[in-house]
Amino acid sequence: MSMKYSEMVMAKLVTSILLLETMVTSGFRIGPDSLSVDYYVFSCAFVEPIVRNIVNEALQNDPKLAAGLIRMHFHDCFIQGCDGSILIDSTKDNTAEKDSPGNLSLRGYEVIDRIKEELEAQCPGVVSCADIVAMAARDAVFFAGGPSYDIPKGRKDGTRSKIEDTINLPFPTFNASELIRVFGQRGFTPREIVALSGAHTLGVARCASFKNRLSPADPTLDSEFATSLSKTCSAGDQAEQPFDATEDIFDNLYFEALTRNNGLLTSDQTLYSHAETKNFVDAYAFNQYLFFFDFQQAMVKMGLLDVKQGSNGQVRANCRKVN
Ligand code: HEM
Ligand SMILES: *[C@@H]1O[C@H](CO)[C@@H](O)[C@H](O)[C@H]1NC(C)=O
Ligand SMILES: CC(=O)N[C@H]1CO[C@H](CO)[C@@H](O)[C@@H]1O
Repeated sequence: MSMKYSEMVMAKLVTSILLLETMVTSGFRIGPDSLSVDYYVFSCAFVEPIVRNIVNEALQNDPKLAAGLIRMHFHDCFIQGCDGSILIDSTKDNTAEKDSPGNLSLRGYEVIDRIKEELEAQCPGVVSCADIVAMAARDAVFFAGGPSYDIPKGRKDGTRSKIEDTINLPFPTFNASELIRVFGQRGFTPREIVALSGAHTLGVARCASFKNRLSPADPTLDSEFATSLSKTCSAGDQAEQPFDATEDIFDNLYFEALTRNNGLLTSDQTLYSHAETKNFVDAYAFNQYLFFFDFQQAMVKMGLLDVKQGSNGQVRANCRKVN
């Protein structure tokens, strides 16, 4: 789909206004500590190209890292807010979020380390790990073929990372009502849940995450697809299955799969069973541009969850440990 220049300018303008609106409705105020798209313009002018180049290089070596980086941002934000807590390593006295079983399959930590190292060399002590995760996820979306968009920056890093907090992540066995309840507690609408779930256009799940649908047989699972999932699972709980036909490409095939009962997790297919979410699945399956548009807005909003500003947080020198 090609757009005229004037349409592109218009779309850019609209997304800028919506970004401002998202920030205002999320309770952000203008001040020295407030988040902004230009937060590092004087303190670390080249932060964006530095992050983008390292993400690009990493994805060229391993396209699967795009999925890892996007999922990392989600897990970071949903537990304790977007504060880089997902990056902290366990110590003798503390088992961190990243060591919880459900979250072990996260990947891309080395990419964040590399970005941090480069940024510490260029502008020491300035760019938070939470912002690095947010920017890396945003750039991963773009390099995988998704939309390009600006995000506000200025998040500070947290100091708490505890395995027990990860109980707050949604389970893959959740039905739409449960998703609407837990995401609703964080201020997300059903439409935003569907848009965010579209991140599953990238990557894979392990058999352990979807075998609940095989026995007893889930009636909302296409029978041919069920056979192929059983085959995957014959290799064990760790065997991987792509969410859609193009696991490294950010497109709308995930939604198209849901319309054919080819969704992978219970929490995916359920979006096509519930009155409040089904129409959005159809709309995104039909119109990829609409999906991209809604996805970027929902990602900006997710990136503002319980953000620490100013002296409420720190800028970690090493993303793996608190200062
Ligand atoms: C709606 C609730 C959600 C549930 C229940 C859920 C659950 C899961 C599960 C179980 C996996 C597979 C883990 C494994 O078996 O290794 C997964 C993978 C993934 N999730 Fe979600 N997720 C949800 C929402 C999101 C959101 C909001 C995002 C990002 C915006 C996201 C991004 C991803 C990505 C990219 C992968 C693939 C990871 C990879 O291949 O490395 N998910 N998710
Ligand atoms: C969704 O799950 C909850 C909790 O297990 C259950 O009470 C509810 O009946 C389910 N809703 C539907 C529509 O299946
Ligand atoms: C989604 C998921 O599997 N979350 C798990 C993360 O780890 C905690 C701690 O072990 C589990 O309780 C969650 O179920």
